[in-house]
Amino acid sequence: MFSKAIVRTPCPNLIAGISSANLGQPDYALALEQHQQYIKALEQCGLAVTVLPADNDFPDSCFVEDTALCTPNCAIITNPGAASRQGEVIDMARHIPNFYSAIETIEAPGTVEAGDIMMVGNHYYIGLSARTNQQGAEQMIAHLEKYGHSGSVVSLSEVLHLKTGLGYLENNKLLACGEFLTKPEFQQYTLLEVDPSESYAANSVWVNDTVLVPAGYPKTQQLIEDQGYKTLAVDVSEFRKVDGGLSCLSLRF
Ligand code: CIR
Repeated sequence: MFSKAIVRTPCPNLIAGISSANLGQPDYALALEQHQQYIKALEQCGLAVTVLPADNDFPDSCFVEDTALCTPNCAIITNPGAASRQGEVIDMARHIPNFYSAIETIEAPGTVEAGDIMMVGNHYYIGLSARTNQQGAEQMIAHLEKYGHSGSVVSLSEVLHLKTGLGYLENNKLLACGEFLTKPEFQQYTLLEVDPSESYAANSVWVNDTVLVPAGYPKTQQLIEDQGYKTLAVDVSEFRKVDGGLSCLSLRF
C-alpha cells in the first residue's frame, strides 16, 4: 500500500514539452484543471499528496515520476536521458530528504528516467530505452540491491518508457500491450491484453486497490473492472499531447 505522493504543478511552458504525439499543444488552463482532478483521485485512494510548485524552466517538470525512484527502503534520484529534463532532478533532490534518509543518485554517463521502472513486489524491471541506458540501469540495480531489492533489465523499442506499455496491477496481474505481450520475462504474470486501439491506457496505475485509468478508454476500463478492481477514470488528455500519462504525473510510495 502507498501512503504518500509527490506531484508538481504543470508550468505554462508545458506547451513546449517534448512530444511525438501529433495531437497539438496542450491547453494549459485545462491541464491545470486536470492536474487538480488527478490530485483529488490520489487523495481519494488515501494518499497524502505533496504538491511542488510549477517550474517554468523545465517544460516537462510535471512528469515527476521520471526524476526519482521511491522504494520502501530508499530513494534514488535519476539522471534523465532527455537533455532538457536533466536539471529537473536538482529541485527534486531538495525535496526527497523530507521523506527519505537513504538516498542514492544515478551518475553520468548513466541515464535513467523512472518511467522506465516497474515495481513488482521487491523486484524492479528496468526498461532500456532512448532515455535509460545500460550504465544507468546497472547503477540502479546496484543501488536497489544495497537496500534489499532486486532489479533486471528489459529491452524495449516501440514506446517511450517501459510503463508507457505496461502497468502492474498487483495480484500477479499485468496490463500490457504491443511488444510486452510476448516478452518471456512477463509470461509468469496473468497478462491483461490492452486493445491496440487503446494502447495509451496500458499506462493505468494501481493505487491501494483502486486502478486509475485514463478517461476515454472504455475497453481497458472494463477489462480491469472484469478482474474485480475498482477503477477511477481521470482525464489526462492535455498531458497525452506531450507524451505523458497517469503514472508520470506522480511519485507514489
Ligand atoms: C518526455 O518526453 O519526457 C515528456 N514529454 C513525457 C514524459 C512522460 N513520462 C513518463 O512516461 N514517465
